[in-house]
Amino acid sequence: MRNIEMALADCRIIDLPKISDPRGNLTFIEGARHIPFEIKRVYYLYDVPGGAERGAHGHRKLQQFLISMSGAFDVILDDGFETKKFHMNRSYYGLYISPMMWRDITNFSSGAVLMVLASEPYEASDYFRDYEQFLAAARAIR
Ligand code: T46
Repeated sequence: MRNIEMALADCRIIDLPKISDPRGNLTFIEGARHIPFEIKRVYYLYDVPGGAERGAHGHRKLQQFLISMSGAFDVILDDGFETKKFHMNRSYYGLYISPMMWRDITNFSSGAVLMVLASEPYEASDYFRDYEQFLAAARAIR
């Protein structure tokens, strides 16, 4: 965990290259260049029904990078002290989320696709699903 920042201020938008030409836009991601962790998993959310909310949990170690591949959604991050909202609606930037961050993902537009690059394989024991437990742990490390 050393060298990994875990404050809300470390969660940030990272711009990706955008190559535009008359045929449309192209964005690429080179792991070691654009993403501040080694990518070990990729997953995506799609066909999200209107009004549905995802997330509502935190991670002990996981780092993630969220990109709106289509449409829009909001990500609300909470480090146990303060919250910050990010509106995601472009494919040429992503949101880096450090460990120990509660996240709620809301306001999915119709047809939204959320792609996630993750620093670890799926591990159920990495999750805080209970907000009070998360809060106690998050406040204890700062
Ligand atoms: C996050 C948001 C954006 C797996 O089996 N493998 C996986 O890689 C993932 C992510 C989930 N699952 C299973 C676990 C649950 O049975 O899929 C089911 C739904 O997972 P969850 O409730 O965690 O899904 P979201 O969309 O609420 O949250 C996920 C990530 O867990 C989370 O880290 O930031 O997407």
